[in-house]
Amino acid sequence: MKEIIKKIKQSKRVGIIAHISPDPDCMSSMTALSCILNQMGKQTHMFVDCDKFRDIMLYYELPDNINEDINAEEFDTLIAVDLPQLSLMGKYGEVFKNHKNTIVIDHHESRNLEATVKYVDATMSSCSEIIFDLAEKLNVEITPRMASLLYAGIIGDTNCFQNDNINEHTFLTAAGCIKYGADKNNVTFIFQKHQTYEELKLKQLAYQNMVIKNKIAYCIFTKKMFKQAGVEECPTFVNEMLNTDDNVFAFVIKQKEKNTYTVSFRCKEGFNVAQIAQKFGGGGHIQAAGTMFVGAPTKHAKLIYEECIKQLEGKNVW
Ligand SMILES: [Mn+2]
Repeated sequence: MKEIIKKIKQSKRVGIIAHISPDPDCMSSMTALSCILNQMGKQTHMFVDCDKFRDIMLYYELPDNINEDINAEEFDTLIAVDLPQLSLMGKYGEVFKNHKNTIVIDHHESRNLEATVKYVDATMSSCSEIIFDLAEKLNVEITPRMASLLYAGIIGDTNCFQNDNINEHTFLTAAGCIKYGADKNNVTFIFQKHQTYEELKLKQLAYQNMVIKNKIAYCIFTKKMFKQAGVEECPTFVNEMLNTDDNVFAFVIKQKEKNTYTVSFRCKEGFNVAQIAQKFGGGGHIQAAGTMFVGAPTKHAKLIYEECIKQLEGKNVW
């Protein structure tokens, strides 16, 4: 961490980049890091390649220019948070790749993302945990707002302390957030408990289309379903399928454009969806991963299903 601290101290104008399809951890890491740098007297600009944010993102009170193009010359330093892969930067990937002074702060096993300095700790449940440590090491004041942001990031990536990625450090950091005034009940409601009527309606449609076979559950969400329900997100659905009885794998395929789809994978302990995601050009964590593809969703669902079967057979869990 010494190296990134040195780099951060030398910087003056910093662009901070989060990933496409932003989740609470990358948003929290980005916004809290921006607060830290501002306190140190540095100018920051946040960048996310996303046109339409989920309602939950209102919490971040984002500036309007979050989606604008980067003028690389304006920044002496670019920092990517919660980002294991250049393609996940969306339109900012090229600029990041060509910039002379770049930093990566992440908790994924990094793949193919080059930077001048990297700080990657895969024992951390969330990038927000790393940002918390960074704030303490830089001796900046962790305000209640920053504490709430980081608490939200931890809740997001641990599914409110339910995922297997949690450890002693996760709880110590969460305790630190509470110590510094995190608005924990409100954050837990917004990021964990709350759902909209539209999400509930989308779930109703998803239940009708869901396939459960051989401990593998999946569902294809089409644009038509989104239109019918009035919402395009149902982030808890994949976990719900996984947590049903003895299911071992769950994945949801979501239509993004006419022929473009994203996939979110989950699996129970002892299995590895990162491996499966990688076979389809994606990546992620052992128990939660993702990818995207262009083509027919039913065909891809079948191919993914077959990869799950291979893992099941390898483990002899029938
Ligand atoms: Mn993360």
